[in-house]
Amino acid sequence: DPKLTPHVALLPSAGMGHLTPFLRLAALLTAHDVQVTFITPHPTVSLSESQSLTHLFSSFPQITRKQLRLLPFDDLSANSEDPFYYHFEVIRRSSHLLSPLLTSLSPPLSALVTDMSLASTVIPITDALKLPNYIFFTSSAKMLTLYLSFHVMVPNEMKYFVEISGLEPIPRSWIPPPLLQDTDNLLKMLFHRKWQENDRIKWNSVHAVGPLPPFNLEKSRPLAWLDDQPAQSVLYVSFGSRTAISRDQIRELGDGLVRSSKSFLWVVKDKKVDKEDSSELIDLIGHDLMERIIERGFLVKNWLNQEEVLRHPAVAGFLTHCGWNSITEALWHGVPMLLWPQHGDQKINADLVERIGVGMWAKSWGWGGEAMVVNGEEIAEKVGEMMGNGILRLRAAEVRNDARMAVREGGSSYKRLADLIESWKR
Ligand code: BUP
Repeated sequence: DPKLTPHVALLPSAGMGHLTPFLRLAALLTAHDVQVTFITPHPTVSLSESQSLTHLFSSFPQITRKQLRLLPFDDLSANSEDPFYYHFEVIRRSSHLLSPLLTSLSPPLSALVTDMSLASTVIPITDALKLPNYIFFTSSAKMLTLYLSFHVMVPNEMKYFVEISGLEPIPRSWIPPPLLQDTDNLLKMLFHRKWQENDRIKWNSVHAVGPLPPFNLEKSRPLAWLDDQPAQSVLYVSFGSRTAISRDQIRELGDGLVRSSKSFLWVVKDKKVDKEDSSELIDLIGHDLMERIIERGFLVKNWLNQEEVLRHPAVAGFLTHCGWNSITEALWHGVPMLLWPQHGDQKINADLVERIGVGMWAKSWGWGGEAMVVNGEEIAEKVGEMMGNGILRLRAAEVRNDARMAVREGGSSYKRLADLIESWKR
């Protein structure tokens, strides 16, 4: 009976940054007795996506899995754009498969929850089916405000600042760079194929259901190296699931971490997509640097369980690329951050973290990936400053507490989620 158990389908898009919050939402809704169908666009781009999906379905056998089988498109060159943006476009072009899939589900759906990158694709379909569609915005509320306002702005008029009512002026240099390019690109299309272009599409409510707590509570094997480190001593270093930094920058970063005299756990990536990354650590780092690193550092190629690291008592700080998931996870665990945005929404995110007093942003480092290479000495200095800052640590502990209060029974996030689920029962 839908009045007792609403049935909701979730439709994520490509990349761990987009998939992770959907996995958490699926787990959360299941825990609140919502029947969940999880639609997985297939094939996925990365190995980590397919592994996380396997993990979700084995942990929650009550969640129904449906595949949206993507059609291959020869006219789209996978190399010309970011492979994850390319995937958004492939999903868009396969979207006619969605309507039959949605109508075939039983019992009939109470709602669909769609990733932000697929909003303009899916809204006409759910409108035609008269199916309530919720856009899941997987970044910050500030980024949502920018997203909703950006299409009416004229790039040439944004000389130094972008002015949006209700927000402080945003420096032009913080805007995701593809949005400022003259040429068309997929990210620009997502912003410009505006959600509001169709009169029927109305933004009438925002449900702030975050933070979404991690669902992976089963004990995975802890990293033995981390267990051997003293409490509050280790810097965790990671640039997310789809950012490969240049080899020169890898070497300077390694040099900086050694110079900082802190212990560190570093996820090293050489390619945007994990499947394509076959290089050996020693070739990336070089023998000399590796010898210096071994005394204090532990390196992992491509992937480890970040959630497990951030909750570990040995971890005292996080050098992060400022992906929104990484930030919310660090806040959830009360870990102070050294912020080094690399692309997309990450400068906007870095600013938020700095404002709430849980991180330090070395703005002069620019976007990572720029031709400029930040040298080891500078990195060592900032690492030392962040790791030694007791005020950041205290503030991080407060925010951790606030996040937990919000999701606890009766908390603000808990109540909003409960209201949303109630509305699906009517
Ligand atoms: Br790398 C890595 N282990 O080794 P973000 C990432 N993650 O669990 P991104 C691991 O992937 P976008 C690893 O905990 C987070 O939930 C991490 O999402 C997990 O950054 C997720 O932080 C990564 O949002 O995506 O991947 O750059 O650019 O879309 O934000």
